[in-house]
Amino acid sequence: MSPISRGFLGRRRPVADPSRLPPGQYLTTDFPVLSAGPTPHTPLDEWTFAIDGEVDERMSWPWADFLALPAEDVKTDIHCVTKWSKFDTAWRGVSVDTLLGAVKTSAGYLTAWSDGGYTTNLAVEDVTDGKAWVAYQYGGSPLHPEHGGPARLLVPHLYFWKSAKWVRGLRLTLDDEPGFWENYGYHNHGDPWLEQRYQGD
Ligand SMILES: Nc1nc2c(c(=O)[nH]1)N[C@H]1C(S)=C(S)[C@@H](COP(=O)(O)O)O[C@H]1N2
Ligand SMILES: [Mo]
Repeated sequence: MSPISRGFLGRRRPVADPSRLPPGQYLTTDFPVLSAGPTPHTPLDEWTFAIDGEVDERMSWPWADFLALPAEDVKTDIHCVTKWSKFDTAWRGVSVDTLLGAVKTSAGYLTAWSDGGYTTNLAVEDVTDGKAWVAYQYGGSPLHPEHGGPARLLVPHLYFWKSAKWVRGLRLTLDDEPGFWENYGYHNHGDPWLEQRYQGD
């Protein structure tokens, strides 16, 4: 028996199901805010979501049209490269499959771009087949601006820096072009189960 009581340890950090916690991560019940710059506040009447780049025809949805797209409720675990993981986060948004279904493309990559200038690069195969959403609700309420509202990318199977807050569009590309953190030495892919934190991992 440990001389330190279970209750004492239990108050420090929640106990995580190890099969859901990637290597090097700890579980938190908080929702930390990590932003590289100030929170943009784009009025909804100026907001659009665009699919462009290597596509047959550019698509763009104003806010009201975006909300009218088929939406899904998603409950998922998220993993930040700074080592916190949060379980069972509840989102509502539009599947990237639905958005990419509106264009014809043979591109293999895309850059998600955001108000404020943030970008992140992803392979198309990492955001299709039910793996990514553009989410506009969290916990049943409109997504808070600090967490990326009005809408953010949600790619929960990769480290959370790939989930661009304040996302405004996906630009399809033939080549894989590193985004903001990827240019600063973060891993190009970012699989938390393989601990792909930094270049060379
Ligand atoms: N536009 C934008 N998106 C972003 C970031 C950012 O700085 N700007 N930070 C990324 C990082 S490093 C993480 S861990 C998550 C944090 O999301 P949260 O603040 O909702 O926890 O957003 C990601 N998306
Ligand atoms: Mo992060």
